[in-house]
Amino acid sequence: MQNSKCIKECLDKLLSNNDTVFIVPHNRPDFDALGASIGMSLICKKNKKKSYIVIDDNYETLTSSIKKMIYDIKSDFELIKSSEINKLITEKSLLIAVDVNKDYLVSVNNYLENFNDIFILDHHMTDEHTIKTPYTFIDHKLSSASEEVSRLVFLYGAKLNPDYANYLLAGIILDTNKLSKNTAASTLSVAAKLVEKGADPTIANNLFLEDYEHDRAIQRLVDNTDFPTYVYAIATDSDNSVKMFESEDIAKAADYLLKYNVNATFAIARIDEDTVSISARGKGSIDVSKIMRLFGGGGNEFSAAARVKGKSISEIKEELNEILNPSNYMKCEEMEKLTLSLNY
Ligand SMILES: [Mn+2]
Repeated sequence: MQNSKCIKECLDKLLSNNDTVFIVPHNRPDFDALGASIGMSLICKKNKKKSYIVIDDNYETLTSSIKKMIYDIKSDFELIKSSEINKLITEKSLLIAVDVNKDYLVSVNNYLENFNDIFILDHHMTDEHTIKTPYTFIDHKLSSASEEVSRLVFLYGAKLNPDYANYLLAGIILDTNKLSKNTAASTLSVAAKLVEKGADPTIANNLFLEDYEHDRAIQRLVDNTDFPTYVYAIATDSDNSVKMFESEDIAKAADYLLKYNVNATFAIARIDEDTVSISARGKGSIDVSKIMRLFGGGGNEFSAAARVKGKSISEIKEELNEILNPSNYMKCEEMEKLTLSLNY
């Protein structure tokens, strides 16, 4: 775990070197990316720096809960499109990327060279597309960007109201699947402190209430889940289905399945005529990013995904089963134990 005080020291320097801050979450932001953006914006306010949050997505295309959050925060924070950067940027502008580190995942991709300094705070894996800057704080063991940003908010003594505290808590809840995975003592103590500052776990959880149609899509996958061994679960839509899923719903089906006694979960469905999307979630003992990389995707050990063209859902499922067959990676004694648990 990176020391929050070191991160703050670096941020202190960057904030004093710059007068304007642009904060960017990943495209199609989720609660973690938005919660972290809000937290960073509060830190800028505390340091009397002008700040903007850059989101290019058409709000109407975002999930209903994210759309609602954006409309709720609009009056308190300056949300802009990347096309407005040129007229707002100064000689001394800092870019802060939260919950993201790759250039193709940010709206400001075409403006990176215009910034005086770039600061990255994230918990995703890096690769050759990671934005190049010396001020990079990436810890893939960290539960969420919101956890680290919350600690910084506390260190800076930035003012949190109950709504903002709820958004940061929602970010942590999202990325830890309701504090059931990737949750360290430090995660829980940040959550506790957010509650002290006025966050209400019931309200934070209620932010996730989704539309009936989304729930049906998620349940449709969950209903069609195989547990080939107690090691993993695979949820699929059928090959001859004409339903096109939203990636978020496929991811949520994989998240949902984590509540069962398996180490990794996969959800597979079609997102357009020729693309099948796979979402993978793990609890730590199976690094799902390694498996998704075999399908041309990526992510981190707990959360990964891939998009596959030119293959049917059942072909992908079969390949996954082949890869995940315990005899491919387990020692004999472990296999015996597994067989015992299966009989039981
Ligand atoms: Mn995140």
